[in-house]
Amino acid sequence: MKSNQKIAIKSTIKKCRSCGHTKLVPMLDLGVMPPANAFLQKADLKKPEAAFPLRLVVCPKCFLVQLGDVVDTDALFSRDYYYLTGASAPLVKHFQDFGARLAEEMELKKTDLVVEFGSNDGVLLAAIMPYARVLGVDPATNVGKEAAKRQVPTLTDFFGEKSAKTIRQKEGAARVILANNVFAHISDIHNVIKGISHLLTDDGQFISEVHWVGNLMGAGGFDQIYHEHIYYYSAHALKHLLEKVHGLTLVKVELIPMHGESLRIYVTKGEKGTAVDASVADFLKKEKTLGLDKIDTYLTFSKRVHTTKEKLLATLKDLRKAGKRIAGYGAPAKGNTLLNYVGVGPDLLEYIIDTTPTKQGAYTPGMCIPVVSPEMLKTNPPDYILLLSWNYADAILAKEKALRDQGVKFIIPVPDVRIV
Ligand code: DWN
Repeated sequence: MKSNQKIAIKSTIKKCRSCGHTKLVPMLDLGVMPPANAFLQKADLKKPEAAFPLRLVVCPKCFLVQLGDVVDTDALFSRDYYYLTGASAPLVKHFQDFGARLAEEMELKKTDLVVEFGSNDGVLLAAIMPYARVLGVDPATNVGKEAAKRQVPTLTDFFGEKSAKTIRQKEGAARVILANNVFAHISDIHNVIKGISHLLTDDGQFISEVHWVGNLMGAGGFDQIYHEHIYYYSAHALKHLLEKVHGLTLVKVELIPMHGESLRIYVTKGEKGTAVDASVADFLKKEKTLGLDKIDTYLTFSKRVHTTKEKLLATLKDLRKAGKRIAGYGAPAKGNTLLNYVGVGPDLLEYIIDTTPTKQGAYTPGMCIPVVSPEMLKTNPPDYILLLSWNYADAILAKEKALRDQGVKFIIPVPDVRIV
């Protein structure tokens, strides 16, 4: 961690952000670290760096896992946002396939409006544009410009009741509202859900992909915990939030292999019980068998995280002691949680490669490891590569076959350290 870090103490939350229950249970403490997407430029390296506590608590009433401290999310998102969906080929394909499927399943018409909040660089809406009217909503200015290159219009704002009213006045009601990897990122989730209810047509659907807490505590990894992710959802917690608190109806749940494993949820304004797919009851049953409706399940997670930390640090230090050179592959947000929590700095990782132009030439928050172009793997290959973007392991290991044939080994860090 940088010695001159400025630690901003934020207020701890007093009640569950979803159901208001006041007895929250501490679940995991990852210490204090900077926001995961707050990459640094060279000029920033000497300046103090904002850092915040990163702790999880769980509500014993609705089982919503959430950050134990309030972090100013406006500061996290409204400036230029380093993350671009288009930088990850597997993610682009995922959204292009989903866009075509959505148009077919919803029988979208050209007059229909599809709104996506957290629309980033417009990859998904560009896939839907041939079938319906589209509008992105994203507070970061730079990503809106990227979306414009795909002819996707973006309202540069946070989504909520106010912006939903503006959109409905100007464009009419939305047949579909999308939110992928953003429904976990919004502190005032109630304001967002009120905005969804206001903007959606009566026969419309809200469809959202969110990382699944079952993956976080199971085959995934603790590194998906960072300040942008305020909520870590189960279907149980989502059902409580959407139905009990807001009177909407969860009509379908899919488990998809993105970011480890994520839930894709389908929500309508319909009366309870209207056309609810069997997948909802089936998935709630699956979560019950995993114990996600029991508080004890959440309390064993921290022990596993600590074991992973110790093992990964020992593996990297032993390799360096043996004179091996190690680099990082991918500079994902999750990678910065891992680097900062485990304590992996430039002494262990020489550099990190990443396909995102906005990240190349920058330094990782907290550990200040240089992020460079993938070209570096050709000009200056390491002996080992720590796969920080492990959620794309299959695609990356296939793409880097030549490197592996030269003898370069990949270290996959979570859920348990393994070398391939
Ligand atoms: O919720 C969020 C998740 C879903 O997406 C956001 N808050 C931010 C972001 O998190 P992330 O940065 O962990 O997402 P990714 O998609 O796992 O990031 C992958 C990173 O790896 C990108 O920076 C691109 C890079 N990459 C690469 O360098 N070579 C990716 C692939 C596939 C590659 O071949």
